[in-house]
Amino acid sequence: MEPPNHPIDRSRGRARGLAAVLATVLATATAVSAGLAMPAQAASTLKASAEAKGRYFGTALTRGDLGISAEVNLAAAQFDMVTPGNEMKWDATEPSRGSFNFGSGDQIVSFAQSHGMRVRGHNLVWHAQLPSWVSSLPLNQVQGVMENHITTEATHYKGKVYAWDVINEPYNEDGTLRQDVFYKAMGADYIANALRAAHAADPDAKLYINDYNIEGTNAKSNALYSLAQSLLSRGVPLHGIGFESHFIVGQIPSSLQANMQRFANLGLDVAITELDDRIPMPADSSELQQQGTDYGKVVNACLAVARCVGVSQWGVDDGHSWIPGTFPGYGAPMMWDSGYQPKPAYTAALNALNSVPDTSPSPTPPTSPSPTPPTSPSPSPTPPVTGACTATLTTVNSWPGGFQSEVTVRAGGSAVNGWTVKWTWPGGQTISSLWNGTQSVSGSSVTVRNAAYNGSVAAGASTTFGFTANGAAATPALTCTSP
Ligand code: 9MR
Repeated sequence: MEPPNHPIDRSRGRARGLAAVLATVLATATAVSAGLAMPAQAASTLKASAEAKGRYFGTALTRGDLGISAEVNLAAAQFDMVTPGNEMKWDATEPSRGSFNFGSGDQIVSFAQSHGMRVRGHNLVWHAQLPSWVSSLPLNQVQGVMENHITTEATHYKGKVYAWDVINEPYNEDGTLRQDVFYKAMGADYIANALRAAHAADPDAKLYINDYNIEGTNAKSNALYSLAQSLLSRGVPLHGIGFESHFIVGQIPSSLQANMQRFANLGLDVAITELDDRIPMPADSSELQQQGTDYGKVVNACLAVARCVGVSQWGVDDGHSWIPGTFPGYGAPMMWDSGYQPKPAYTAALNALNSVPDTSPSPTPPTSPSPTPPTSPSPSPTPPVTGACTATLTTVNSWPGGFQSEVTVRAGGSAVNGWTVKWTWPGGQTISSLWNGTQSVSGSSVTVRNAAYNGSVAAGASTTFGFTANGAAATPALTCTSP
């Protein structure tokens, strides 16, 4: 996932041109109108169908891609959001100190604008594609250089990007932050510093942390969740989480939707930012069908989360994907093959967009960074706020053999400094993962105490912790005490 630069054979598919694209669009329209229980007015492109659901459907394009007419025509027909594949990264934009070059990024922005597409800026701070002059700076110069880079780039693109991946791939797999030059210089505060600098430069852009292998509930996403909650509690301008979603066929995490939902419940937008689904080569037809199932799952997960603003595929067609160059033996990860023909994944994504009931409250993507209250499909009865604190459990998702819950801890008439929530499981449930608190378990009795950063709750205010558990979803009575 941290690939070396890799050559891509851009000669494949060049000759097929516009005719192939038109054939694709026509074939698609036919397939769509012919099939699969679609509503009468189902849209026949990803972007039209996504827009009807208040979302976008995006792609990544490099400057090289812009010279491939079949690819860009297909992109313009199907997508309404563009992420520059490489052109806004640090090595492209500030290759030497103080010397900025936005030419390539500007070309992507111009292409997008002239085709009615928006732009996701990618990215401002990342350990990779980082010039060596930055990684070898004396540590006491890193913050100034980082903030100058962010301010200059975000100011240049002010008003032209919908969102910025301000922080890209900050985590190791175990949930610790990477020890890159930014971390070495500023500790974890580099993230807040970067978000604040980006917000000052472009107050209207949605500011994201973007990472891979955070799509399911795991150590990495749990760490990011805690960080997000901490940043928000400190008023740091974080507006969204990008789930890269570089998947392997048949391996979409079952907790994808629940995991996105828990971030959304913090008041954040969420987005699938770099979707691809690689197949061991050669791909057979059952793998291509499975890939369709996978794409459908991902689109459905986004549609099921009201604050999921859109899905972006990392590229257009199999002939120009980064996958074969980085994962030898794998390929065919896109919705179109290298001849620009739609694959089952395309049909599945389109069907998902056209079939699922609308969960979005409005026809435009949600844009407010203000917190949205958690949805409450099955809350325990709301206790009166009389004592020091109360705790209310909500089941946010359940599946055969497991469930995910969120507990809201609310202070009573006075502020609390430290809280303890206790309950007893009715039917042998066991917690598999818990965040924003520390747990101790004795038989069926569970005690959760505040984490280091969320023990202080103002009078009448609340904080949350959450967990996933094995067993049947349950809503036991909770007690909350404060020392
Ligand atoms: O698609 C990009 C590819 O052309 C570059 O060689 C590569 C170098 O790191 O970066 C690719 O994009 C990455 C993105 O910026 C961040 N997430 C992973 C993507 C695939 O490596």
